[in-house]
Amino acid sequence: TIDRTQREYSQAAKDFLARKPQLFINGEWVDSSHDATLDVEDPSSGKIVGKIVDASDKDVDRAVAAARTAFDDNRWYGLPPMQRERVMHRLADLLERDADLFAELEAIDNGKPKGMAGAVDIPGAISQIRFMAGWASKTGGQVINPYTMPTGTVFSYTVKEPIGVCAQIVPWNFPLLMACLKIAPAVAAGCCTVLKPAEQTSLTALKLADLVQEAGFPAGVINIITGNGHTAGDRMVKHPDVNKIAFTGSTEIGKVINKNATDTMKRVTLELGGKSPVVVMPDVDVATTAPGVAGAIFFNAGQVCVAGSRLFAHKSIFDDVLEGMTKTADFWSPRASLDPAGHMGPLVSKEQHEKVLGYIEAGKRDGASVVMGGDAPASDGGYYVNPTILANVNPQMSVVREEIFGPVVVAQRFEDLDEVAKMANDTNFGLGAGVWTKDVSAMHRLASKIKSGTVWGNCHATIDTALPFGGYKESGLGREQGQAGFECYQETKTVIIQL
Ligand code: TXE
Repeated sequence: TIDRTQREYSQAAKDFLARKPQLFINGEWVDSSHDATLDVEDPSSGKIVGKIVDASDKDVDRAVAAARTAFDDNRWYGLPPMQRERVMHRLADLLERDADLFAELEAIDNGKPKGMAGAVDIPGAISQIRFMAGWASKTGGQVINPYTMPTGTVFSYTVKEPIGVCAQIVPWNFPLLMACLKIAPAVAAGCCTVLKPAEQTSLTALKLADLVQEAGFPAGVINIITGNGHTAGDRMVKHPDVNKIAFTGSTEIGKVINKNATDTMKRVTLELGGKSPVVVMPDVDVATTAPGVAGAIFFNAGQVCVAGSRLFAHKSIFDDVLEGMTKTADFWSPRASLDPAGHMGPLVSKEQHEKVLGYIEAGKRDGASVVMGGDAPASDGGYYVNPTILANVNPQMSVVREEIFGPVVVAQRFEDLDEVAKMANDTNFGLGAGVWTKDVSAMHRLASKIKSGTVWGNCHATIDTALPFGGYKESGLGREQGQAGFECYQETKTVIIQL
């Protein structure tokens, strides 16, 4: 049963929730052009705790116009790189100062344990800004000697330029981290942006706007608006004054966005869904591997694009791995997000709760057996699901093929490396994969065979702002983070001068 006592908000969080719903456009808080709002729900209780603006088309147009003007008059890119870098570091400093409030707001809004938000989301957001800040002053171009023209007769070089105005749309699983992961490379490259957080989790992006103002970004460089995807998000994507779209969310909407961006040939990066395999080779130490494999799926209640949702354990250790995972049930048992004893919270919304429980039921109907969990704990509200392991599954089942986005793993046996590589690749997704082994050769062979943007060895879902991240196949387009992620916000101009 969920302990209902652990839900007291701090005064600072209450004050923030009581604020008038507004949008952050052109460096100031402004009212929407209409009265429509969306509820802020605390998934730990299912209670409505605040309101945000549901931006109108006019609001979107106003935000894009602010970004367009800020970009076109060069008020940001025209500054010395050193100064842009400094403003970005100041934003990171302010986030460090207010980290505790951000962690609490994330816990209230998303349902993740405040401790997890404080240990993962907020520091992750800060490092995105700090790392990308450095690129503002480390970019340039190249002098390139032509191939077909006599040496010395032309001077030719490339320049890296900011793409322009960005529309950035993020999901609800890591709200602040995703927002900073989007904003940081854009502004480091000299772009101006309109960011829309997910309608379920807009609090930390709104709070971030306060800090954008305090850090001293020129007006219009970073605009933050809230609202529904099919209205405000769609308007952003189709807006003729937007040059680049960066989206993280479902593969379904990613495909829609990609199509909608084509008419005006916007640059697009997409970070979409996954069904990431986790391969456990026969040589592992099961006692230490099983908790890692459990963490790969139960961290953030499985609401992770790279969640290790398909487990492949060698037949010689299959039962032992599953038994080891079931020993973690207490650790991962869901609790309210402000309960300091919690490692896993509720799911983000009623919709996700129904979706995930629906998948579990479909799995049972299709003949899967429940090794652990398979249901929701008793609670007086809130969207909790017990950590779940399903076995006796086959590759045709929806629980094996589709992204569940909850704390549900499907476990399958394999006999040899080539077979498991094939099983791992039997999916339309290709975002992440985990390999657990002490056998260096097996590790590298699997890293080479598995078709995914990231392969982890003896860990899972470890991300670092210096390391490119993105998807093969239907898991996305382009890369985020690292130099590759930064360069997705730049155009390359070639200059050829006849001497
Ligand atoms: O995602 P959506 P939802 C997967 C996961 C989850 C499922 C549904 O399987 O269960 O998607 O989640 C905005 N034009 N992932 O419905 O709809 C929307 O406002 C422009 C995986 O929440 O993709 C939000 O800001 N924007 C994923 C964002 O898109 C639109 C993380 C994501 O919403 C839009 C989240 C439109 N037409 C969900 N429609 C991951 N890769 O980590 C919606 N949006």
